[in-house]
Amino acid sequence: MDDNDSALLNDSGEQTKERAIAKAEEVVNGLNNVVLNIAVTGETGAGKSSFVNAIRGVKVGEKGSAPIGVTECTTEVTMYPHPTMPNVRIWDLPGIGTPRFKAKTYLKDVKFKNYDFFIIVSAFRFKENDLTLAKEIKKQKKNFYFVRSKIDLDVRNEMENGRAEEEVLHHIREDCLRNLSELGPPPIFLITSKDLSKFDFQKLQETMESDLPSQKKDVIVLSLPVYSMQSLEKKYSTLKKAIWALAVVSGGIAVAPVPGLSFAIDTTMVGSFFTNCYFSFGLDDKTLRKLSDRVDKPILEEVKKSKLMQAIVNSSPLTTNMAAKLGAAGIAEALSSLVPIAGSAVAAGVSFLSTRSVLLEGLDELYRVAKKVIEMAGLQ
Ligand SMILES: Nc1nc2c(ncn2[C@@H]2O[C@H](COP(=O)(O)OP(=O)(O)O)[C@@H](O)[C@H]2O)c(=O)[nH]1
Ligand SMILES: [Mg+2]
Repeated sequence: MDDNDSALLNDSGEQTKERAIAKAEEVVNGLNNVVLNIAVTGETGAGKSSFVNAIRGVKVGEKGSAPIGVTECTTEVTMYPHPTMPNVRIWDLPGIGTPRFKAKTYLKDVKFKNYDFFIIVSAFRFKENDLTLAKEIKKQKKNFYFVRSKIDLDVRNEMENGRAEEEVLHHIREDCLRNLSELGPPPIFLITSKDLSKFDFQKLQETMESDLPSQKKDVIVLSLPVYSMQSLEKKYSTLKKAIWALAVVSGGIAVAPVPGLSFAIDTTMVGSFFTNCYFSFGLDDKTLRKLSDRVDKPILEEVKKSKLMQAIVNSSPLTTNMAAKLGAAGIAEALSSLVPIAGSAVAAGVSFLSTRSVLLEGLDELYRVAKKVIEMAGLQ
């Protein structure tokens, strides 16, 4: 067994090369194709649409965003695909007990079977309807999370009355728990859709993750916007964990000759992997500009310095659809200049190891840039 094979078995945790290759295909397919359906429900005005936009990293009024403060829209079930991961779908559901959706038949009417879990949003106390819904969801053996929204407003108002933030949060939490006491200790999260780095969003993410099977867990980590250093680190380790599999699947197929790389690699596949990383890390212009605006700092100028990022941007047409196949020659060229490790692996004539090095180098490069952005933005 050569270095190549033993690294493969080690990375995959499998006993044979055949099993490792099969597992690699499963991992890669999973990341691209595992579907996640998230239902967001609650009364009109609760902040559902705002929350849907926030978790998709989409700004109010932006193309494809959920309309805010529009009553009519909540009489229908509306699906909002994630802007860069179409396999993640967020459903804006009308509140339970609206004329079209009676409490009794609600779950059936909204086709509850389609959803992986439910987020029940309320801007005030949770009401009878929320409780009824949660009980029904529980009966159907699905997960639900209560989001108490618009916490930024409560904090601001109460602080004007001389209360400390901690005290306000504690009070709201107690109040929600009392409303929902029938459910045992219910999963309640205090959220502002204006800023996911605040209050309980991190905790909500962790709870959703812990309830999901592993492939869906990875998908949700990659799809949520980068709102903190920790959320970025999670994305990085999720992508890194998949690299061995991608190296297996993308190695050994010479789709296009790559200048500077003397081994075979599927550049289209590698290109779309880096494009996925790029969007998942929030490095695209649109996302950076939004972050720049929010924190009032000129971030865009700085990050343009990454060679790989330039290549990703230039390998047009750069659509925001992750499934899009790229003309990745530019990306491969950029890679060949940042692969000192791959150089030695190539010399040894190994394919798995060299492909893995290229992927790791590229991922690390984008991660470095993304970390810099987070630091510059002053996020923790
Ligand atoms: N300050 C603040 N306002 C919010 C928040 N979430 C929603 N809103 C506002 O509340 C109103 C209703 O929100 P919307 O998302 O349309 O609620 P929906 O009817 O449940 O979809 C809009 O004016 C939003 O701007 C929040 O977290 N903070
Ligand atoms: Mg709405």
